[in-house]
Order: sequence, then C-alpha cells, then structure tokens
Amino acid sequence: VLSPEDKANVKAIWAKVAGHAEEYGAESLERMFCAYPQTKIYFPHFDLSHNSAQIRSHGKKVFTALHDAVNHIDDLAGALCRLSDLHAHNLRVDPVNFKFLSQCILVVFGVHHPCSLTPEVHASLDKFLCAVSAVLTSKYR
Ligand code: ZNH
Repeated sequence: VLSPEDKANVKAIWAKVAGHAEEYGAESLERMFCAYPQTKIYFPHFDLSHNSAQIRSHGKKVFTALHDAVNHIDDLAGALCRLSDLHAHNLRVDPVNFKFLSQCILVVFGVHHPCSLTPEVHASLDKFLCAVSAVLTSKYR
C-alpha cells in the first residue's frame, strides 16, 4: 500500500520526468529489450533498432499512461481500467515482464536524476510501479 509519503515522493520525481515522456519511455523499452530479450516476443511487428520511431512512440504511450496514473494515484484501478483489459485480454503479456519493465524504468530515473532518486524515493517509485503492474495484470483470470 502506498503511504502518503510514497505518493508525495512519486509525484515529486514524476514532475521532473514529465517533460521527457518520449525520451525516457524509449530508453526504458530499449533497456528492457536489451537486458531481457525474451520481452521482444510481444513486439514482432516493431522495428526494434536503436531509437526507432516505433520505440519512441510506444515509449511515449507507456510514460503518458504512467503520468496519468500518477495524477490518479488514489484510484489506480479506475485510471488504468482500459489498459488493464487490454493487457489481460488482448496482449496477454506474462506478468513477469512487468517486473522487467519496472526495473528498467527505475534505472532510467537513476541515470537521469541520480540525486533525486534517494533510497526513499527509489522505494516509493518501486512500490508505485508494482501497484500499477498489479492493476494491469489483475484481470488475467
Ligand atoms: Zn504495455 C500497449 C502501457 C507494460 C506490451 N501498453 C500499451 C499501451 C499502453 C501501455 C499505454 C498502448 C495502448 C493503446 O494503444 O491504447 N504497458 C503499459 C504500462 C506498462 C506496460 C503503463 C507497465 C508499467 N506492456 C507492458 C509490458 C509489455 C507490454 C511489460 C511486454 C513486455 N503493451 C505491450 C504491447 C502493446 C502495449 C505488445 C501493443 C503495442 C502496439 O502498438 O502494437
């Protein structure tokens, strides 16, 4: 459960990344494809070369969805309802992959904002990404 401090930490660091949705989103995806190559099977129709237009556009979508979730941090299930249906019923992404992507997002935050990603903020962001992942994988059966 996200405490009031967690929510404040997530909102504070998100304010610094909000203007970089496409850049950070694409970097997170590229890291995921490189560090966890098994995640590529969900994107057979994508050009996965470095900085491809598809990776940039998908990265922007993912980060925009996360931004929306931050703005509705007290009602993640409601904010992510449509995406939750999509991932469970259409995309059928194995839940383990959400951990991989979350891990890569944390690293991208650390690379770009090393001073902001204190251990406390790291923990709060990890909890937030876990909560988002739990919602997105909640309708699997
Ligand atoms: Zn996902 C899609 C978000 C995870 C895979 N996604 C998507 C979208 C979004 C998202 C927003 C778009 C939708 C529409 O179009 O409407 N994701 C997301 C988030 C997350 C995720 C937020 C977490 C955090 N995904 C994920 C994973 C995976 C995926 C982990 C695997 C690996 N997705 C996916 C796919 C798709 C999506 C495959 C589709 C793409 C295209 O375009 O085709």
